[in-house]
Amino acid sequence: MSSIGASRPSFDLNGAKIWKSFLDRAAQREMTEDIRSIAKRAPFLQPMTPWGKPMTVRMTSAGRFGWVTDRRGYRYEEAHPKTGQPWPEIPPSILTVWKAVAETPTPPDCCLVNYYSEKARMGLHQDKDEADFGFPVVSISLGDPATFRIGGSNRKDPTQSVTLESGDVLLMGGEARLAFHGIDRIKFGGSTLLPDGGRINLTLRRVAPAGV
Ligand code: MD3
Ligand code: FE
Repeated sequence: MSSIGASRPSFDLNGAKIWKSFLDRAAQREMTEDIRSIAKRAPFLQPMTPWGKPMTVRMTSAGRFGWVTDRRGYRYEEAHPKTGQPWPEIPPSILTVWKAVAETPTPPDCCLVNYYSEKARMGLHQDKDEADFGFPVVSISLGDPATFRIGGSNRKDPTQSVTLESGDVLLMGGEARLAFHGIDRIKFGGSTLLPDGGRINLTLRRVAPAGV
């Protein structure tokens, strides 16, 4: 039996609520299997930034919308850019986490799946391609630990860092929803969850307005 935890966050970092070990090991394994199924139908992509630099993170998505980037810019799309098929549905194992922490009856319509190998990182950015910033973003970490950095809503605001580990859940809502954030480095091989190492991060988002 897998289990998920605690209604009260472990701590708050610049408005981000963080639950340590929200998912136990069985729940992490179940979710990893569900992500393998997603990636079979919607293979991981190497996204290209609009300015022509390939991203170091590999990405795919589930749900109505997937986040994509290429020379034409950042956007959400309803089909996988290589297969032309709709994205797979968001599995119940993942939806359960949104229901437990997001404090809204509106379901997410995007689950972005990020894969970090040894040298991958994600520069400081805001997530603001969604219609309604009243909805939170929920992040789930699986596999190797990562150094997560978060600041304020201005790029120059001071930042704080924390290690995100396998099974941790993070909620970005309210003021923190437009905070700059990024991943500085992965502690490759720091977890035994993924046999080949690396880190998976899931972000659950509401892209369309409520009721659409
Ligand atoms: C703070 N992902 O996919 S998750 C992203 O670990 C992204 O892969 C990182 O940033 C990762 O956009 C960080 C934590 C997170 C996610 C969304 C946020 C933090 C956030 C949205 C607003 C503010
Ligand atoms: Fe982000």
